[in-house]
Parts: sequence; structure tokens; C-alpha cells
Amino acid sequence: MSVPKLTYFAIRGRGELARLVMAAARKQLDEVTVDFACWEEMQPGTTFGVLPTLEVNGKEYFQGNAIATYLARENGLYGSNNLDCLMIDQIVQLKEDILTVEINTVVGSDQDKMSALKKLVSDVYPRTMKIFNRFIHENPANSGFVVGDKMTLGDLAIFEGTQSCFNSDSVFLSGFPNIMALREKVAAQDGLKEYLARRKTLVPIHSFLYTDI
Ligand SMILES: N[C@@H](CCC(=O)N[C@@H](CS)C(=O)NCC(=O)O)C(=O)O
Repeated sequence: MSVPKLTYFAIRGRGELARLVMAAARKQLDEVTVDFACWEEMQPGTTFGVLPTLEVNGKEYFQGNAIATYLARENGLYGSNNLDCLMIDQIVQLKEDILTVEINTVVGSDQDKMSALKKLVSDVYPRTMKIFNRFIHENPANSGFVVGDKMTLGDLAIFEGTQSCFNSDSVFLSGFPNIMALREKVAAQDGLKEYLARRKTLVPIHSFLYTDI
């Protein structure tokens, strides 16, 4: 395959899982960063009207999680059997469920944002972190990873799906020790370690976002 090209905004959002996969695989990912200020003008000329997109061998694809899953499969970071893949897919979709509510905390009216924030803190985070924590505990390989004995897309999705929660309330997240241990394990992997150190400076937080989606 040619070097894949990811087009997305300068946020983690729906592009970050693909970035994490490529960092973990230590493969090159070309990136085009779209400025939010230019998006309205640009959007009608784009293939799908939303981002992220991935260009591979001259063809453009979309849907962030499909892109990340494709890249994981290409790089040996997906499950090794169908049930492991199902476990990973559930986790990726759970990450999306969390992100949807996180996004609702930064768009719309103040009242809508406030009610999304309440839902996130009182329902979504407690419920989903418990599930992630249990999944890691129930891995028969007892490896600290969520599937089998090596890192997969499932671990990267837990890492990313818990990132905003970790950033906003690490004390709350420390009540989920398996998640905390997995986060440390993931962050220490070759490729990711370097990427995460770089990310601090490369992913700017936009001023209209008060959380770091
Ligand atoms: N289901 C799509 C949703 C894509 C999506 O809504 N992207 C947002 C950014 S995260 C976007 O492009 N928003 C700009 C717009 O809708 O104008 C995915 O998961 O990639």
C-alpha cells in the first residue's frame, strides 16, 4: 500500500485512533490538517462532507473507526480470530459512544452542553469505564491488555476512549485500576511513547473547546 494520507482537524476526535495505530505500528502516516476556520468553505468540495478521510492508493475512504480498523488489520493490530475481533469492535464502538457525548459538551446551546456534561459525568463515564475495566480483567490471557497477550486496536481504543476522562478527572479514573495499568502499558510501547511526547506540542487545543476532544 502507498503511504496512507489522513485528512482531519487538529484535534484527537475521530482521527486519533488511526494516528495511534500508525504510531504503534511505527509506520508513516501523511497528514493534512484542516483549519476549522476554512472548513465551511471547503466542505462542499470534499468527497464525503465530513472528516476524517483516508487516502490509500489514490482512493479516498471515510468513517474514522473503519479507517482505524483497516489500518490495524494491515499492521497486525487487529484480533487473531473472529471472537477477538468482536471484542475489539465492541470496544471501538463503546469509544464512539463516549466521544459522541463528549462532543455534545462542546457544541450547541449552553443548556445542551450542560446537560451533555451532566450525562457524561453521572452516567456515561461511570458506566463505560466499568465495562472497559471489566473487559481487561476478564481477558483469559491475564496480560494487562484487553485481548490476548499483545497490544491490539482494542487497547488503543481504550487508551483513546479514556483520554478525555483521564485529562479531566484522573482521580475518578484511578478507581479503575485495570484501565490505569493498561494506559501505562500502552503509553510505554515503542512508537507510541515517541508519538505521545510529540502530540503534546502538535495537537493544538482550539479555543472554543473547553475540553480536549
Ligand atoms: N461517522 C463519521 C462522522 C464524521 C464526522 O461527523 N466528523 C466531524 C468531525 S469529528 C465533521 O466532519 N464535522 C464537520 C461537519 O459536519 O461539518 C465518523 O465516525 O468518521
